[in-house]
Formats: sequence, structure tokens, C-alpha cells
Amino acid sequence: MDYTQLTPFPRGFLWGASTSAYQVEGAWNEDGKGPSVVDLHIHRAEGISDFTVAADHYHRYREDVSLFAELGLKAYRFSIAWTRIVPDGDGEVNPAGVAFYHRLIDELLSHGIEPIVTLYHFDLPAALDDRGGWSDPATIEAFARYAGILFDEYGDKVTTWLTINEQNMMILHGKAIGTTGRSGQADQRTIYQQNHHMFLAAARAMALCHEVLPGAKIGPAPNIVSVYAASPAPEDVLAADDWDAIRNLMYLDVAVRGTYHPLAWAYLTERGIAPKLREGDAETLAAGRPDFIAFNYYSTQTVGASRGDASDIQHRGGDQQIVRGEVGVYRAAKNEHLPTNAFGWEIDPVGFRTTMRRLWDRYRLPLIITENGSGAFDELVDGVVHDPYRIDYLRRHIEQIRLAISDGVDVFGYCPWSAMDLVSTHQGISKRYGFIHVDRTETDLRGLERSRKDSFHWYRGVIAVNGLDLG
Ligand code: BGP
Repeated sequence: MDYTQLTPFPRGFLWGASTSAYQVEGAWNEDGKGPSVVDLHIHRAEGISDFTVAADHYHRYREDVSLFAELGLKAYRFSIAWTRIVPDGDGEVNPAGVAFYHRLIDELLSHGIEPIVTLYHFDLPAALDDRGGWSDPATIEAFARYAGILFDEYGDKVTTWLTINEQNMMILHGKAIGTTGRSGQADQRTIYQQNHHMFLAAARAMALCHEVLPGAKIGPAPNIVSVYAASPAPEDVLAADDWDAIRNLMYLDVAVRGTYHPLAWAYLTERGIAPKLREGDAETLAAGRPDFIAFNYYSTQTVGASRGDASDIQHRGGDQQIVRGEVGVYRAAKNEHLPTNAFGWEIDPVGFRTTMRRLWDRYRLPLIITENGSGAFDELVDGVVHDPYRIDYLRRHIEQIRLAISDGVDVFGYCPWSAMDLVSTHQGISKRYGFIHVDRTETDLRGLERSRKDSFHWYRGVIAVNGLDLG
């Protein structure tokens, strides 16, 4: 519906920005850090930057945080690398790694920026992967222990925590992201057993957080998008419901309600890939409850009824690694109403509003957006990046947050991807998202100098007036 008057952003709204450890830090094997599965990503395409140096944030975090302060960030959402804290996943704690995040968090707090910490963003310790990774229930114990170490170390400084970043994307696109480790791609039954173990690990972390840090808040951070039916044909609407349950709601229902979504469970059972539940699992899931829902949003998905053959399958933007569509479940469709970005991702600000409304409607938990953005090939001309396309994308999405707030949705923060340029999960450094340009190419590290893009100045203005004027 249209409004004659919009509700303003609440006071204290967390205007932020996001990164993840392996994409921004570099120093992948320094100061005792162990290797992670993404460091060793064995399926990375040729000619694409690895994560060894990334944006060198590990060495330049002071300069970066001072730029974040100049940008006016109220919050900075980043992840802690498990392998800096416990290099082999479940053994000795690495004091140098622990000290790094104390320095980073202290630096943020000294500038009045609230740290929002993701416990685990794709970078499972390779040593755990060697022992079976998420297939082995021992990894649940290792994660719970690691979470406890972080709560003990940083709990007096960090009050907002995220459990696992985009568990659903690791399950659906693990090979492209690089999270499947040395096993490459396991069979679906194994993958959904791993999924179940991650659910248990996240539930353990939530319960532990509430026990040891009563003043803190914690929630999951899946990638959630509205799923549209390709047409009003009832069969298409049904397929959209099914895919919504499998792609989105399974992850939130387990996190929020402690039980599997019935449609998602029916899918797993029908395919013979339902996880085995051990004694006590139901109680563990029920005991871990989030205080809010964090979610990442880039674009919506449009689906039709399966035709039962290969025509169900598409690749996002021609990207051979990202498969959409599943025979017998749904057909991937192109949404003719939506433009696409340089990487073939559909751009859908209104879908952002419907996503927020649906989440609020179903779960009634406060929402924070922990990623939103559009990858682009930026050009540095005379030391400046002019990025009107980024400003346009973000402006149109922020407008929709205000509309969702006017709809009655409780949204308390927005952390676009990404605070600064970093290495894309599987498409290199040339695919940029940041407000701050980092001078390097896929193969040439140049000076890694930082510079403010046009979007930096624009976002600074938005934050300064609490989103009242989007420029
Ligand atoms: C999300 C991840 C991020 C980031 C982002 C952009 O799935 O949580 O880590 O990479 O997507 O994706 P990409 O780097 O593939 O453009």
C-alpha cells in the first residue's frame, strides 16, 4: 500500500556495513592462524584472486576503522576467523589470534562503533574438515567450545552475535563457495546430515550465549529472499511455496521454533535424504532460541512448477557454478519485470520489502539486514571511483526498509555488503561491493591504498540524518 506519511527510522537504528574475515583480512597463515576450507578452496576458477592477502585488513585495520568512523557507521558486522582463535578447530587456543580481535573490537568501540560479530562465516578449520567436518558430530562440540571461548573473551565488549552466516547457501551452493572442503561435493544425504549438525551447533551457541551473557543478543544469519510464482497458475504458486520452505523457511523454523518446517521435512523424506536425529537433538534445538533474525538479501527468486526434465535447470547469470531449479521440485524462471546487474543478478528492491514483511509476519522477531548490495566492476579514475549504480541500488533498498517499517515491521539495523572492497566469495576482487576502494587487481597487489568512493560520501550523508534524506 502507499503511504502519505512514512514512519521514520527509529532512534538508534544501526546503520552499519559488513565484511567477513577471509574476504577482507589476508594474513591467512600469520601469527599462528591455521588454514580453513575457504583458504584452500580447491574449486576456485583460474585467474581469480585467492584470499591470502585479500584487502590486508589484518595489518591495516586501524586505518580501516578510522575510515568507518568517518563514514559514520554505528555498527560494523564482521566475522571472527575460527582458525585464528583455534587453529586446528578444537585444540590449543592461539593467543595472537585472540589478541587481534581484542585490538579490532577496542578500536571500533573507541570510535563508538558497535561490533556485530559472526561466529562462523564459511571458514571451517581445514583440520576439522580432514576429520569429516560437519559430517562428524564432534564438529558440533568443537563449535560450541569455540563459541564459548569467544563469549568468554569478548563478552564484556560485544553484545550482538550472529551464529552461522548463510548456512542455507553452504548447503545449496557449497562447492561454488568453497565450503565443501576436500571432499568436493558430498551426496545430498550427507549434505543434509551436515546441515542438521550445523543446526545443532547454532542452537548450542545460542543457548550458551544466553547462559553466560544474559545481556547479549544472538541470532542466525541466513540468506533469505521472497520466492515468487512465475505465473498465477496454482501449480506455479505451489512450487513457489515448496521452494520457499526448502530454501528459506527450513533454516528459520529450526532456528526460531526448534523444529523442521513440515514441507521441508516432507521434501527431505521423499528424497531419502532426511538427517538421522540422535537422542537429545530435539531438546538441543528447542533450547536454542534467537533474540532477532539477521538475514542477507541480494535478490528474489522466481520459480514455476517442475516440467520434470532438464528445462527446470538454469544457471544464475550464466554462472556455471550456481545451479537453480530441481527436477520434480521447481523450475527456475527468469523474472521479466526485474533488471539485472553486471553479474546477471536480478535487482529487486520491492522484493526486499516483501521479504521483511514475510519474516515479520511469520516470526515476529526484530530484523537486522546483515548483507545487501550489488557486485560491480568499479573504475578508479584519477584516484576516485564514481559509483552512481551502487548509490542507486542502496538508495532504492533503503527506501524499502522505511516502507517496511511503515508497514509495522520491526527493523533495527542495516549492514550493506560491504564496508570496503574485498575478495568476492568465488568471483575475485574485480567484483566490488565496498564504500571504500582498495587498490589492487586479481594478480597485482599494487599499494592496496584505500580511497573513498562517491557512495562513501552519499552513505555518510544518509547516516548523518538517520535515513530521512536519501540524497
Ligand atoms: C554472500 C556471502 C558473502 C559475500 C556475498 C556476495 O553469500 O555471505 O560472503 O560473498 O554473498 O557474494 P559474491 O562474493 O559471490 O558476489
